[in-house]
Amino acid sequence: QLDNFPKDFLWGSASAAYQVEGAWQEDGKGVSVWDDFVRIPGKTFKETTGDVAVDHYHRYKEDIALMKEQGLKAYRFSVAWTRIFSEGKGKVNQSGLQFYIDLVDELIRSGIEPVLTIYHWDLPKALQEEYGGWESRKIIEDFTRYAEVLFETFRGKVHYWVSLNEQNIFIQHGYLLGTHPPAVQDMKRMYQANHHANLANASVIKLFHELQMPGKIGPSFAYGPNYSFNCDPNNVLAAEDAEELEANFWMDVYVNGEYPLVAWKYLKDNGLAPETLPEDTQLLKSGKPDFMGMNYYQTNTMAFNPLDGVSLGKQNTTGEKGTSEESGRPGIYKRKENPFVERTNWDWEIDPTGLRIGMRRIASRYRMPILITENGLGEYDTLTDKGTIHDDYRIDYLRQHIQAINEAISDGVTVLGYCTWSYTDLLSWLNGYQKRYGFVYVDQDETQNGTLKRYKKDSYYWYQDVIKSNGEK
Ligand code: BGP
Repeated sequence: QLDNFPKDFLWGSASAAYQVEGAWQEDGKGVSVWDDFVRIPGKTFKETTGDVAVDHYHRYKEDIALMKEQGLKAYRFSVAWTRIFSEGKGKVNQSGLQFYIDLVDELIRSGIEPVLTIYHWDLPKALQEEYGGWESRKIIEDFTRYAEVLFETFRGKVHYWVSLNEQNIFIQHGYLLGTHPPAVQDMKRMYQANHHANLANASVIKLFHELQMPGKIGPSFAYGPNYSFNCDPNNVLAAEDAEELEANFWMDVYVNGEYPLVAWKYLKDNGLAPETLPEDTQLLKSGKPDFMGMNYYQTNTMAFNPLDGVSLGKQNTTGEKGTSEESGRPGIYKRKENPFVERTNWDWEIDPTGLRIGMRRIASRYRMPILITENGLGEYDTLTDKGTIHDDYRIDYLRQHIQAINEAISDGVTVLGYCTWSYTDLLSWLNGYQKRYGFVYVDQDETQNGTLKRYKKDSYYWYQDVIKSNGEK
C-alpha cells in the first residue's frame, strides 16, 4: 500500500522554456545558444527546432486549465533568460517578464504551486559570444543579476526555486561530448566552465537566503546512480570512480562547498583541475541549497575500461532500439548494458529500484530533503482516430517509480514532491517531437506544421487518480 506520502506532497509535472514555449522571437526575446545550435546541420534529430515548440507561450492558459482539471498540485517550468534580458544583461525586457508574471498568476489562481527553474540551458547567445558563457567568471555576476530580478518579481508568489537544471548534463554535453552547445570537446575547459557554474549557483542561492526569500531553493541534479557490472573488484572500483566523478563531484560541491577528495586528486594528477581563487571556497560554502532536486531516468552499470578502451559512444537519438553505443572514460570506467532491466526505444534503462537507491544515497550523504524534479518515460505514442492515446507503458513506468518513492520514504528519506517529465508533449532536445513524455499529447512533429491540438492520454486520467488518492492508486 502506498500510504507514506505526506498530506502536502507536491504531485507535479515539469517542462522547460525552450522545449514548450515557441515564440522564439516575440516580445523582445533575444537569441539563445539553443536557438542557434538546432540550426547546425546534423546536431539534432532532423534539425528540429523549438521555434514554435508546442506554443505554450500563447496557449499557457489552455495548458493550465488542463492541469487544474487534472488536480495537479505543482508545475515546474523554466524562465528563458533571453526573455528577461535579451542580451543576457543590461535592461530588463518588461514584456518578456510579463509572460512569466501572467503564467505564475494563472497557476496560483488555479491552485497550482509554481516551481520555477531559473536556468534550463538556454543561455543568451550574446554572453556566449562576448565572453564564452560559462567559461568566464563574468557569468557569475550576470547570472546573479538575472536571478535577482526573478526573486524581486516573484517574492511571496513562488516558493520553490530550482537554480540550475542538470549542471552535470549541460556541462558534460557542452564541453566533453560536444552534443550540446557550445559543442566543445575539451576536458580542461569543461572543468573550468563547471567551476564557474558552481560559483554562479552558490552565488544565487546565497542571495536567495540573504534576501530571506520565503520558500526553498536547490539545484536539479541528473542523478543516475552507478552500479557495478558484477563483483569483479575492478568493476566495483570502476563503479566507485563513476559515482565519485559523475555524482559526488557535483552534489558534494552543492552541499559542502568542496570537491570530493578522490575526484579532486584525479583532476590534479591529470592536469584538469580548474583555476580557482582563494575566495571561491567561501562562496561555495555560503550557497548551500535547501533541498536536492533530483532528475531521475536511469542507472549506470559500470565496468573497468582499459586505457585503450571506449570513450565517447553514440547516443540513440533516433528511437531505433539498440543503436546506442558503449561510452566511458578510458582507464577508468565504461557503461555496460544492465542485463536485468528493460530498455525503451531510445535505449534508456527502466529501473525504478534505482530511484530508491539514488534517493537513499542522497538523503544519507547530504541529510537534506529531496524534490524529484523530473522522472518519466519518453516513448512513441499513437493518437487513435477517436482522439485517445493508450499509454499504459507510461502508466506502468510512473506507477513503479511512485512505488519506489514510497519505499524510499519508509527508508527514511524526506521527499517534498514528485514532478513527472513532462506535462504536455514537448521538444526533446536532440530527439525531435516523436519522443513523447507528456500526460497531454500535442499534435506536433519535426515539420512544425502540427495543429498543436491537445489530447488527454490515458496517463492523464490515471495521474488524476493518483493525486486524488495521494498516491494510493
Ligand atoms: C533531462 C532534461 C529535460 C528533458 C529530459 C528528457 O535531461 O532536463 O529537459 O529533456 O532530460 O531527455 P530527452 O529529451 O533527451 O529524452
